[in-house]
Amino acid sequence: PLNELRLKESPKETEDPINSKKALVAVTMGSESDSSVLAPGIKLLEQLEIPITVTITSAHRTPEKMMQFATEAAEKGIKVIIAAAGGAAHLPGMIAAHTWLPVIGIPVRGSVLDGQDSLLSIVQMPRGCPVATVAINNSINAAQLAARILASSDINADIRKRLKQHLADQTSSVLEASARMER
Ligand code: RP5
Repeated sequence: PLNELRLKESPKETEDPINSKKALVAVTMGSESDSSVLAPGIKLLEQLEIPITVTITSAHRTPEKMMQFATEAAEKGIKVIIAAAGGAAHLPGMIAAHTWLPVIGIPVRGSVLDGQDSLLSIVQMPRGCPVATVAINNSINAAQLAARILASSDINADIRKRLKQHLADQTSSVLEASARMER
């Protein structure tokens, strides 16, 4: 598109500005209006001290930026991509088409159709181009799935430790809630 900015040559690695570490997870969304859906997932990734990047890359409105983002992610050191989109939600699938990295798709609930449109657009990828689809608006599950993928590698033993603690805390909070109401 004529109005789309040509991106400058990108560095080989990207840094998480908060952690000052090489980013492992790239979080992207189709529109700024998706950001509130992503907020809890981003918070969890930060809690688990997983270095991330966060961007807006629209498959429809900034297709060149999206393609560059997806094609360069692996060489920048990204291990997992999380992509959120609503409506005719092509973003996660189009990103998966331009990278070999695992892509996790979050269907965003829009103002119509209750997010069923986004869910089906993302989950119904044709064979050969998988997108791991989480529940509608469930950025927490996307973040936890990304953490599980990273934790499966022995290089990320520190992330594995924090993830296991998080899972244990999750269990404890349910047991504590039950204990408070049991009678
Ligand atoms: C999609 O269209 C975005 O992911 C968003 O969920 C939806 C609506 O976008 P806006 O019109 O709010 O920018 O591309």
